[in-house]
Amino acid sequence: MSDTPTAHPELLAWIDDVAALTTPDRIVWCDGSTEEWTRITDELVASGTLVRLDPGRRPNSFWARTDPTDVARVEERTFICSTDPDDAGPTNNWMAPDEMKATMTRLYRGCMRGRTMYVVPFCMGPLDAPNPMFGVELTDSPYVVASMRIMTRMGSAVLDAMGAGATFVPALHSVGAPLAPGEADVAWPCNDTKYISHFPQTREIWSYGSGYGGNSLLGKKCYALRIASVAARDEGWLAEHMLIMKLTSPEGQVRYIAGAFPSACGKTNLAMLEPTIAGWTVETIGDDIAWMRFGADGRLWATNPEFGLFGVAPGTDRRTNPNAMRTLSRGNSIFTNVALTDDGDIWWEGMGEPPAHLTDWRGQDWTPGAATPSSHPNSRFCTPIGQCPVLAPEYDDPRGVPIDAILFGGRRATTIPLVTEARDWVHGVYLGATLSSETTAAAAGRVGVVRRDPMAMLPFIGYHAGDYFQHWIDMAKGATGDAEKLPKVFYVNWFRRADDGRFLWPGFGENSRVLKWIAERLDGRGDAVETPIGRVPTASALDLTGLDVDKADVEAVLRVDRAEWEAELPKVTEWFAKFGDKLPAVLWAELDALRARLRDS
Ligand code: GTP
Ligand code: SPV
Ligand code: MN
Repeated sequence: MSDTPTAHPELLAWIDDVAALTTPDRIVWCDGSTEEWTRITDELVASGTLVRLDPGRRPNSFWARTDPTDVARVEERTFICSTDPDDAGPTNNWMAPDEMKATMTRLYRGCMRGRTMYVVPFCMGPLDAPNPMFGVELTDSPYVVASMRIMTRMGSAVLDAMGAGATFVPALHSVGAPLAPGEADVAWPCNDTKYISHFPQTREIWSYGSGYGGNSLLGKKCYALRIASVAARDEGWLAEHMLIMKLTSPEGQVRYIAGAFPSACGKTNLAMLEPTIAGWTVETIGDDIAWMRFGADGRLWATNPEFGLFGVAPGTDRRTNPNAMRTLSRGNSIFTNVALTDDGDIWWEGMGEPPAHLTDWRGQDWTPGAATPSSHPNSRFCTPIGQCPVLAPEYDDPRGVPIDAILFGGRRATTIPLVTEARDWVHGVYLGATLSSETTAAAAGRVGVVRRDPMAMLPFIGYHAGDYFQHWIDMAKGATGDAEKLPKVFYVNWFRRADDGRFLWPGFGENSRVLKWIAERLDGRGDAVETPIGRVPTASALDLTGLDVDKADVEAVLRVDRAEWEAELPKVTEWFAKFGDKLPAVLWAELDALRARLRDS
């Protein structure tokens, strides 16, 4: 390869090897330019993968429909390939690295025939970081290239910054659908056989068979969570499934808050929330991933490694998330598996009244009252974070922001109160380690089943979860030994329901009332009652000014029900037992203390 835009010997050798194995018809180096975006999206429109939306309403925006079998992350097909199975732990699928590489090499052989292999240099986090986190994705999917351009800092500037020697994470992706000479392509090529594999020791990613989201945009879950969590363990930092926001009080006091909620449980919404209480503002820093490192001041500083938003579409509208709607109205977005209107716009469930006719995510005619939703429940918008009207200027600062509070939260119809304050760091780690949530459409499989999802990282921890809990506990030492400088931990649940099934709390912008209480607690104010599970606001401590809500509902959403909590205890015991010797003893002690407090309450 003489006319290559880099002299990086390892990168060039790897590309040669992959090309020899996968035999693409051609290789294209991505420069990240507008011309390249236009060329690739034009090609995707011509091939039928994308449909151009009405440029008047949705400039430079596109509608995509996937194969109906390729709509979400595939956790059953996701593997952590450490040499020792014990390093993957009980929560991950494991295969020996050599065995996985042999299996996938067979699948990769000739898999790009008839296609283009794109070289996508990308950087997770700002390029001007002291230690920029490079990756290169090789993919045969132009949809992935276009999406990576939105989601990451990508192209020539990255390659230039890498020079001839920088370390990078090699990330190989194929949809696994070679074309015979003259064979017509389909709009969404993929393969029934799927592997999303991670080699933590060599920091490599191999993905095969899927073109969707977290399976194929390898900078996101594969790199910034699974591989980065391993680097974070080794180097004393945290790579987490968290939003990052800047909360400013009417007096101008700024608080930075990170929040870990499982997939499709409210991070994007909280990150760009429009407060309903006067004088408070929320600004967005990140909506899905936070990398948190200690600063010289002993505090935890968080950066968002991403450059775009890959958000759940259904439920997003002017009333629930106006800032997402404004972000999307600026164009430059890809909408996947939503519905198309007859006049070239998009629609999904929750976006006001449905039009009289739509083309649904399967490409079928759809009319209101149809038996199935118009949009897949895991349909997504992919849009540049730079278009967010409430983006905090700090989002691009390589130093990040100092985190004052960490929220853990899940989707639980019962038991978990609206908000609980942890007693201290270890108790906070206990709350995160026992976090539970009803499953959502973000992953293939059943929806609505309660499962433990520690720190909202169950599908994303790149090593043994017991070691991960210990790493969290050890963070208390990292902060110059001063645990007081660590963020305060809170546990939230926007999804508690009444007996008749309705949500007890209005959620969305009204969650600003909970944020206000949290900010007051950080100041040493705000009324709280000690309960066996932690500190919960008194009914009068929440600012409910102007909120049309039943007093009884507020009491119900804050309630700590002893019987419900006693029913949790054996489930937590069973969960902790999975980790054997690797479960930190202090977490067993937290469970014992909780049991004793419940008994004495
Ligand atoms: P991932 O991108 O999958 O990691 O999800 P996320 O955590 O960013 O979730 P997101 O904010 O996209 O919300 C998922 C779904 O929950 C959407 O349908 C939202 O409308 C809904 N949702 C978010 N916040 C609230 C809330 O406060 N109350 C209720 N009832 N629903 C909410
Ligand atoms: C999630 O599932 O948590 C997501 C979407 O953020 S995906 O990128 O598909 O993993
Ligand atoms: Mn996510």
